[in-house]
Amino acid sequence: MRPNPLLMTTPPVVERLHMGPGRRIVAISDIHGKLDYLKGLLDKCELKPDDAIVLVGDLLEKGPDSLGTLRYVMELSKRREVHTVCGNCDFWQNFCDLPDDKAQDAFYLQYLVGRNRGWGDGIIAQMLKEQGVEIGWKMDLAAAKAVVRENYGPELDFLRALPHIIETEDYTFVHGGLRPEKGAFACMKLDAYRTVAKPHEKWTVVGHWPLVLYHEDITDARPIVDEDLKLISIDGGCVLKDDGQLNAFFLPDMTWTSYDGFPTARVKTAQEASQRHYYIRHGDNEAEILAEDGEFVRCRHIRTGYVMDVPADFIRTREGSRVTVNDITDYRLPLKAGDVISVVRKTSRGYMCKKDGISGWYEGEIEGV
Ligand SMILES: [Mn+2]
Repeated sequence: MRPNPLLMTTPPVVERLHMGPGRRIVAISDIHGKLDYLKGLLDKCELKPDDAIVLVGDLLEKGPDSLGTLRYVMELSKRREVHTVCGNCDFWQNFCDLPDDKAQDAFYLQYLVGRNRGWGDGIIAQMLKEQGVEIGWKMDLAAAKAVVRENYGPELDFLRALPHIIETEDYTFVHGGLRPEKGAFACMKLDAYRTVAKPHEKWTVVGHWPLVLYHEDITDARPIVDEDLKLISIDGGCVLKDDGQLNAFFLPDMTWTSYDGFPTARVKTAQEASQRHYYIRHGDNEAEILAEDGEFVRCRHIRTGYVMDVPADFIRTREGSRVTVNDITDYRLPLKAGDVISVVRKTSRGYMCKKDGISGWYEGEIEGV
């Protein structure tokens, strides 16, 4: 989302909450419009009436159902204690609230027509389509804003009311990281916060940066609890990564669960972890094609020289033999007979799968759970 000139300079809104000692808090971040994952995850959480839920930003955008997710969270907030932090994908009230501005409108038009750079319809597009407004380069943006303003008052009010930071007696929740002196936007969009953060006085829970990006040679979406920094990172890469997951982190227990929607199966035979493996990821995914067999393409990762076979449809862009590759690992998971895995894809060379938040491959046979 385009940095908002107002948010660049305005200080973050801080909401202070009294939670009471020992209260169970369920923290979830980066749902990104993936309502089925949110529902699946909440089912797994086995919520008790007294539990509080804190959504740590990025409810919206990139996934399939931003409007449905927003409505679900609004409805859930009426039934039980839910607190939501604003993420860098959430402040769409500005579509209606910002003064008319040519550059800003050009951004909104690009966002609507370009379907958020190819991610798919975002919340404003979903609202407009629900109202039968046609989206195109020649659309009347002022009229579209009026339609949203008239028909989505409660939704806009909900977004307007979101704080950027939630403080309880024991914890801080912020989407990107704590940089209050730099303004609201800096707190929402602080990339790779764990690599720049200073130790916190209170345990601080953040989302925003997919956990897999903190690892070099393994695709690991498990929450990271950094004792030195008192920092808990929980973005499982839901929607952003094909095999991403939605994590729920439980306080004060410091335990977690996750949901990913893939079918599960039991492995029939044990296998050892690979000794050498790599994770090609977004931002560092340039490769050169060495060979192709239809289903798989043998690539050499340009920066590291690592050679990996990837499914042919993981090639994103191609110019001659130079390609970019969708996130992928060749890690062979360590498994015991009877272990339960999530099956992401079946190939002629085994299963692309996940076990406890870690992605990899299994070469043996499976049976249903
Ligand atoms: Mn996000």
